[in-house]
Amino acid sequence: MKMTFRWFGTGFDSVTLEQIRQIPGVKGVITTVYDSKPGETWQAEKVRALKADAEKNGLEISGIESVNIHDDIKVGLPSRDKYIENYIKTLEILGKEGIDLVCYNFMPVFDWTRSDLAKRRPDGATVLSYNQEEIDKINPDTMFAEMDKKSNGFVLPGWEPERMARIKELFEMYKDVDEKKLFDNLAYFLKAIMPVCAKYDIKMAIHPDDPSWPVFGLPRIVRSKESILKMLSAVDDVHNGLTLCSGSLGSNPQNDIPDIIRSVKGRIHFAHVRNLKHHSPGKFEEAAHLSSDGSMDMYEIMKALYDTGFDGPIRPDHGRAIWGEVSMPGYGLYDRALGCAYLNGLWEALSKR
Ligand code: DNO
Repeated sequence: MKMTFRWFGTGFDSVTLEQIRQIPGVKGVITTVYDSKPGETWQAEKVRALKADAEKNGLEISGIESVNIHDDIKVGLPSRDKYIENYIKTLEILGKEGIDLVCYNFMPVFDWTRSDLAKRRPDGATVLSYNQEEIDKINPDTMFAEMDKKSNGFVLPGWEPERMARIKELFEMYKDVDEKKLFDNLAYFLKAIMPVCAKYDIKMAIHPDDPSWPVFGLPRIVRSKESILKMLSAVDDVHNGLTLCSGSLGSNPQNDIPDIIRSVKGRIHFAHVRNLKHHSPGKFEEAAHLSSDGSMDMYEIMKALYDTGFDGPIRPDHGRAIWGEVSMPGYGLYDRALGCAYLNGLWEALSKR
């Protein structure tokens, strides 16, 4: 595995590359052209600038998270082909720069969903949390307003204000899209981009749905071992792979993460490794990476990755806000750096068994 750190780019992140390079073992960043809009072709100069910034700091770009998918592709509108063409052009630009990993998601309307971005824990740290009962009482508008209040002034990925301003229109677009349609539209998209991925050896790594059940009645198609296997076999090409996100899949305690890792050996191209504390079905909060702080066995997760020969980028995810740090919720320096150190420690111990 290669230890990496998510970085949103200068001007979009409170964490700097100078800080990231000092985290022991971190080789590269996972980044994006943060101000690009879903559906547009990226500018090669912006990609080159990101690369130059990283390299100046002794880091590589280990992958892109995310190249977002235009809703017309997810909904399956006739205009999707134009947006797929643009996506292919973006992949070409990335491929020419030697970037060979792209994380994306196929969630309708929202990316990840939380009911609180700053739930206080007994030690004073704050974390992102989710409570289905609270979500059931509100509508998406209210949820966005609540999240926005606690975003510390940062634009949250997948929760861009201009997108949220169109929320009613977005829900309307998806009203006839059920799981089957969404799945078929994903397969259509993947089949169309596989040739360019093969040409540049770009590994696509879909991010699981977060949380891993339908929210606000919207369909979810990457949320369990069965749905992941179905997605991988629909386009049975190594370039069609998975981002193993322990936190997203782990939102449902029925998901046995080490078993999922073993079942899709060779198709995990990227891993987000983080821990959660479950309270009751549909109610959880995020925890420190350490196994004993949450409900997940991080050793077993790392062991499954190790034993299946995982050699892609891995990153800690969603740190707690600690030591007075103010950052994009989940994306401060301190707790994610602790996460890197812990995951590196587990990996070293695994390698010395
Ligand atoms: C949340 C992230 C997601 C992820 C996207 C990938 O913190 O894991 O926003 O980046 O779903 O497209």
